[in-house]
Amino acid sequence: MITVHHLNNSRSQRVLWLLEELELEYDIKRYQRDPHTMLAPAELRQVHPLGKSPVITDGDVTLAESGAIIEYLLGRYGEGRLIPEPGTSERLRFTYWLHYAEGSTMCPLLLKLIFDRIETGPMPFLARPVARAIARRVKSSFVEPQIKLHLDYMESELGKSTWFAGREFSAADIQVSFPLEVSVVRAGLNASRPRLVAFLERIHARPAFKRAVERGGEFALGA
Ligand SMILES: N[C@@H](CCC(=O)N[C@@H](CS)C(=O)NCC(=O)O)C(=O)O
Repeated sequence: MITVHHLNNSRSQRVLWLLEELELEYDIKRYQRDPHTMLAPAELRQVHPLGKSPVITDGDVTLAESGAIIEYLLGRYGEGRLIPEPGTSERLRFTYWLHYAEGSTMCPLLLKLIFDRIETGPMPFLARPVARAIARRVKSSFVEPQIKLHLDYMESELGKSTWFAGREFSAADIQVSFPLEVSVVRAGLNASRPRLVAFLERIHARPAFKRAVERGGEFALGA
């Protein structure tokens, strides 16, 4: 039996969604973020040394890293679903977006989270003006232009095809969904990028997405 080690409000939502799309049976073992640090509980390190989510266990397999988990589940249980045929241009695009989501977009989004917290979070009185000025400077000179670059790029790519890998919905769309959901709450993704907003509306309407949110529980990335 597949077990998803699921952290609230996290990337493991994507794995639940994929499992629902594939209509596979699975268990969920739940973990709660520390409300102050937002880190996963130490207990998750007993499953995988990094203690991050998602992690799945399946028989004697323990696997972390969302992209690797997606590839594993599709390879073992997918029967060709949600992945384009090998050797096609769609398959290459699938591979590209599967890696791009974590490898490229998440970095500036994480920096945005960190520097937002430095700007608005508690700080010793004397350090506050300097820390805030540095945070604002890093965000305006680097982080926000990088996020804009990525969002503009993804918006233009969806002008070429309905889904990221081509005409068919694929697991690459599941992987890309997370940085887009984060961008709505953290980086001002809104109606000024209509294709990305329409993409999010389409995925939210999928029955498997709704089932995954129901089973996974809380999924509020602004938290
Ligand atoms: N690149 C990894 C990132 C894993 C990751 O950072 N997960 C976050 C949840 S969204 C986490 O576990 N955060 C809690 C912590 O770092 O303690 C993946 O895609 O699986």
